Amino acid sequence: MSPAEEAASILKELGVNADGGDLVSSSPIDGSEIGRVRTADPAEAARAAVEAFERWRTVPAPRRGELVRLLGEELRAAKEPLAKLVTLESGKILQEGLGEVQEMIDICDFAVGLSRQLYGLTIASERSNHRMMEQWHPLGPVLVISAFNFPVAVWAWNAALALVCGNPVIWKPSEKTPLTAEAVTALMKRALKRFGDAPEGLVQLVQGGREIGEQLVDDPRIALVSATGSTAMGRAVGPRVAQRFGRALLELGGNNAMIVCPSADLALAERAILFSAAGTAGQRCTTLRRLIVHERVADQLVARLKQLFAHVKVGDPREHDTLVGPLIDESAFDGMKRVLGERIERVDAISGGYYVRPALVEAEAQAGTVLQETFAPILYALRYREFDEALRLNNEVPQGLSSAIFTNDLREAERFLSAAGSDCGIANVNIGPSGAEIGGAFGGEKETGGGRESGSDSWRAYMRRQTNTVNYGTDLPLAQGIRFDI
Ligand code: UN1
Repeated sequence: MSPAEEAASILKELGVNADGGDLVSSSPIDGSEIGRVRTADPAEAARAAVEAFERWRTVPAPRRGELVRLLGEELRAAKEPLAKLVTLESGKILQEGLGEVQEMIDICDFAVGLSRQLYGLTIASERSNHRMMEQWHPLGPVLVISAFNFPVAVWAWNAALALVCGNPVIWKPSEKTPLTAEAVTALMKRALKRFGDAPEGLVQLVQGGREIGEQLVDDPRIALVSATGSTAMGRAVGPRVAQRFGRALLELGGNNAMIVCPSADLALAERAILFSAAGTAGQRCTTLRRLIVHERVADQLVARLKQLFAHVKVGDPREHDTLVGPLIDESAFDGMKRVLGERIERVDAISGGYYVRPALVEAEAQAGTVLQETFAPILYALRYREFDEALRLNNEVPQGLSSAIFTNDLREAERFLSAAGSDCGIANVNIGPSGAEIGGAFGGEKETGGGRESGSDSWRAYMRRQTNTVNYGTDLPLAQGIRFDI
């Protein structure tokens, strides 16, 4: 079946109408049009979200969790068709499409539990007959800006937490993946219907281009802008939100490295490298982009990787033995070509799609394009002699998302995880830098933007903290022992 036919039948199955409007979705599989959607009015969305907030914030959190539980059920039931649509629209292989939907289900489960655990602290007061505590209250409308490479999971990380935290959600998805957003919104609508009395405007989808995104970013009614995408996008969004004293949660580019030490289990490292460098056609923010390998094992490892890269199956992401699907579009291909020049190897898979062979580039020094995030499967290999040098290389890039070390030496592993080790938000031992579980906080430092999404206590970004002091005595002692007698 052609991507267009397949998309049409999935959309029908999921009850989505995507044949009108002027935002066109094309499949990276062959470049063909697979649907059209309508753009929406951002000001109207913000208005409706504020109205929804007034009601949703007083719904008990565990009851709010029920809505997310129902969403999880809808996602479980629709896992396969939704994953197939992710494959058709983003080009990632079906296994990864399924993984992405599983990531949505996992975060729903996490958020349901969280809905009964939005804990504040009690704090010892310095005054007698006083009690201090902090509460976490709903924040307000949350705008989720997501990228094409995780067209559905990133929304779910944000929406599941925002909803249990008492906030309405407006979603501005990538213009490159509007259909998957429509499909998820249709599933959400089903969950809302089963839930019964959720306010209108609680969960909204605003399709459109950059200007529509900017209008939302600038709207003072949006309390939190959670933006996942390139550093360039974050550089545009961050200051605009700061300008109006809004809150921003940025999860931006990565330039993730793996250190391979002499004691490393090389067979394990090879598998981790192949998945994290070539998987998703190099289009994850956690993709492995730099290999920092000890000179004693470098020849062996690089030779083996060259072989693996030369043979990994690049092609139609719907075929079960394909490991590397197409790049998202021509501009991604041009970006890769700018870096590789004539060394770029285009794979003649399906005409209209941009299929490339993952590239392994031995770099003399960490300079030029090695410092940039090129959103394509390019892995730079650098050599090191002293461990300190490896650590320095790991950290000496502008981005700070993910990192990994392969070693069986306890001291090296612990130094990598120490305060003087990796400066990234994610640091792994004997696991590649990509493919994180939702239970941990996800995000990174420096040009990665500093925000944390998903697990651990990331929920706090979606709430406002209030400190309360209560006097249950008959006196009015002042803090710091100040006397102010009348
Ligand atoms: C992204 O690429 O924007 O850790 C997110 C991972 C996935 C999420 C990636 N769980 O690779």
